[in-house]
Amino acid sequence: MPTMKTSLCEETLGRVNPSVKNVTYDRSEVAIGIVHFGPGAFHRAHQAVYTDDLLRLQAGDWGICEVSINSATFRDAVQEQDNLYTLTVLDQQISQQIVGAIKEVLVAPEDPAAVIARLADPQTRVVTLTVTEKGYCLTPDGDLDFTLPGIEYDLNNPKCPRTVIGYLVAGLRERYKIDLEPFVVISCDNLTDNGHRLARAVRQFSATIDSTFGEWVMGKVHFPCTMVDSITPATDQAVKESVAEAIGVTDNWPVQREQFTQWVIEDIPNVELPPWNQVGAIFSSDVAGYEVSKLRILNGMHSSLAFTGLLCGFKTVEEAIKVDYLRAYIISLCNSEIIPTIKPVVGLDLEVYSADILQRFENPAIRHFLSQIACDSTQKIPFRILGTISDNLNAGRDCAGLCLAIAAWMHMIRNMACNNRPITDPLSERLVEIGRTTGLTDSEFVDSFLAIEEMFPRKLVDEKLFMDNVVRHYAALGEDPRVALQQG
Ligand code: CS2
Repeated sequence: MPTMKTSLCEETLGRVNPSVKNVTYDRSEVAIGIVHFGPGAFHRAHQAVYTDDLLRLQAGDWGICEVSINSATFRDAVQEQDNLYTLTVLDQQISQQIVGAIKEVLVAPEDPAAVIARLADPQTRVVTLTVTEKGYCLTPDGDLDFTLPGIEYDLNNPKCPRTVIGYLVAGLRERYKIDLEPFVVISCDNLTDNGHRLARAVRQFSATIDSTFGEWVMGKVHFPCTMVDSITPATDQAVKESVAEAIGVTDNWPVQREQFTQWVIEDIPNVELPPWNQVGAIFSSDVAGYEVSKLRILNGMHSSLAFTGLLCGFKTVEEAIKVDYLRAYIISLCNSEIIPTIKPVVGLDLEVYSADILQRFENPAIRHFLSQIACDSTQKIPFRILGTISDNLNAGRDCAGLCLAIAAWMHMIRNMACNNRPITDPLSERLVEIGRTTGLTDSEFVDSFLAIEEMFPRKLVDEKLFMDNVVRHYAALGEDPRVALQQG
């Protein structure tokens, strides 16, 4: 007698609780039209859900092939589930959706040729990315970093790349060779001008290997910019258990998210995209306004709250934002130092927008760990905080609050390094080395961190007001972070 399956898969879909938004379309009828690099929680709770909703409207050919550049973890977790997984929305209302949009998961190092073949397949018309800032292989000036080992390797081994840039170019080149129209490449990462930055990296790589091919890429490949937004904490055991109870079968890797979700995609004339605008995405010619507002307000406040909240001993966003002196600091930061740097955006009232974000931070149904937000900060801070500081300095406006956040980050890194707590960051070795240095004055410690050229532009470091503010706050936070925050 075969044992009855108890985990989510095609066979058990019929047993999923009726209250759950179950798969309603025939997945066997759906062809793969999208390749996505980086099947992390955010992508699975955001773009993949928009695509799932689209397939519910019209089971067209917008199925997704997920590509993991490094790890087999996700593939191993969902392959027994026929690549099905659950989105659980935790907010004033709690709901679950079974997502069926993923048709295939490839682990790039296991079979690079399969990834390139999928990219070269005429059925593939869109490639999306959530590979975090470091996946773009850029220098601080926004050029492709040809000194990176992965880029050097890919230039010499085009058939088995190690970077996303190498894969994109390999796939485009196969299409170029057979005169097949290219796919559209859509960055869904938290970078300003994400599409333009990605375009620059791909174009510079392409031109280096073959100038004629490089001209084809320049002339025919589109890289729309986007703004993506939904608070999506990492999945933990508590989420897995609550999902199993809610849907009636187990799920190896559900994802959690708040109710709010937004996706603004640059509307490029005559460029065919999945009609995501039919399921809530916004196609707009002014993505930049949405993007800078979200990155500087939401992500800038997130990172500032993470560094200061951790320093004051708090663990989650909803815990920290309720503390009076942290809330006052974040609100003042937003109104006095962030919003003034943002040009008016048609249809976006920044006061209302920022007040809504604070409410989202207070969501009691979600435990969003400050430590998760604090990860990869050498890659995040430049886009979320340093640009805002530079704009304030250039305009002669105050930036003390944002400099306090930078000083708090330095203390956080130093505390982690000295207490042997792992620092998740591409520059972790450098950060540990600085953090564990002994015998330095406050000013010397600040200098050591600011010397990280991949993170702090020299032009900013040369600004006396920036340096003085960071040193002043670094010293005050070292005395008592609570007092320093209340004094501002
Ligand atoms: C967060 C973001 O972890 C982080 O860095 O600031 O993931 C944030 O939750 C999203 O950008 C919200 O859209």
